Amino acid sequence: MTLAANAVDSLADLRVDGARLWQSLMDLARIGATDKGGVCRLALTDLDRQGRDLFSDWARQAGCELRVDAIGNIFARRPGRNNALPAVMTGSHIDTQPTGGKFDGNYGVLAGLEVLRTLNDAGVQTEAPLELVVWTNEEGSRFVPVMMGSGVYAGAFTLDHALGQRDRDGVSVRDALAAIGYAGAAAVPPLARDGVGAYFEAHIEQGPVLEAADTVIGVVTAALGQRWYDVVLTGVEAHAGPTPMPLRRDALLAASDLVRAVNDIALAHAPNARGTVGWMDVFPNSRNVIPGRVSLSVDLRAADDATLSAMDVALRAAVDAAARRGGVSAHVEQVVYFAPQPFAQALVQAVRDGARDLSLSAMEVVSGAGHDAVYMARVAPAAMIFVPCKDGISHNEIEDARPDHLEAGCNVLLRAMLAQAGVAA
Ligand code: HGY
Ligand code: MN
Ligand code: MN
Repeated sequence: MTLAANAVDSLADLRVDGARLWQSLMDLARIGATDKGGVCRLALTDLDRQGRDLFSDWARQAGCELRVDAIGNIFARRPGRNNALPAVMTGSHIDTQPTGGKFDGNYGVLAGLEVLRTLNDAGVQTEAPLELVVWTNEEGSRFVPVMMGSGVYAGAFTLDHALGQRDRDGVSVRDALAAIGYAGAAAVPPLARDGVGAYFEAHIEQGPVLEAADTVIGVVTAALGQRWYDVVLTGVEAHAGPTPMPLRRDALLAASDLVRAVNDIALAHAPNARGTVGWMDVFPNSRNVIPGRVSLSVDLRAADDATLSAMDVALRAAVDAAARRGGVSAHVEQVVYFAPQPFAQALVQAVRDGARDLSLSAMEVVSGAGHDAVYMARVAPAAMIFVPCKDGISHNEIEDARPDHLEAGCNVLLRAMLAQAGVAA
């Protein structure tokens, strides 16, 4: 059904249903709910399957055509009047951190669904088709690389590389995807991605900037670049008693030097650089054994690629120094790299316009977090919409956001998508 010409103007008054958006977020959050009010729904687990199934039911109820590609990305398509036009796409992820929250990723997926539901309720047919995507394994917690589904889609790495990655129990992405029944048949690009005209992603900021500025909408202009590493330090297990201090080859002592060095490298490139050791495995992890091997992760981020390269050089030097000092050997493998990513000016402007038209406070921000929009920006104009989260906390079970802010961001998403897709006359 298309709207009569005079009804098109009334779209300026079209608003999403914030209560329905909030309820969908709470319903999805029940899958993997933790005692502290967060969500643990790791990529490609049965909980991820349950979340995917729920989303797919909702998308079908909204009249979408669904397809799943070979890395498990789910595409829910809402036909437009002219389906030869490139689609206007939105989406995010529903996999979470082990101690994740209700909103990271889930908000972007369900804000997109709310846009489709709102257009359905209003009987609006867009000129171009719309597509809502759930990207596989955005978090990179169980499997690296991070942003895996969008990375394969955008050609950042091959499907085979992704399918071959293993978690710490040795389970491959290929097997985990098959086990949950989401190894899809749909072609992974380049066949599919030519059909994308624009990509928007709504997300909580996951930092303190918007809340501190008492601002509702983050107009995201770019995202930090990232380099992730797996580092293994190998010394010699020995008895904690008879082994004199000078004779030890203590891998954990060397690792402690390296943890401090990662922090110092980020501080040396302040204010935008970041350095984090988030994961460490100590072997044999016994009270009275000098650790013989320590495996750890390193996450480096910067606003420009030259700084990120300088941090890479500094990290490798710090690993060598820690190894020499500790009398241990070291192995460094880079497992993630993407350069800082600016977003498309025209779409950033559409986000700015949406906030203005809705009389919402807005400010430009750079994303410290990586998002699927970073890879989508390689194959289509892309932009993001941020809303505040409580105390700027995310990747934490206490992650929280205000319903009115989530609704506001979703209304900006609605307007930005309509501006790009057009409305059938
Ligand atoms: O690590 C990140 O920036 C995102 O949460 N994957
Ligand atoms: Mn996220
Ligand atoms: Mn995250």
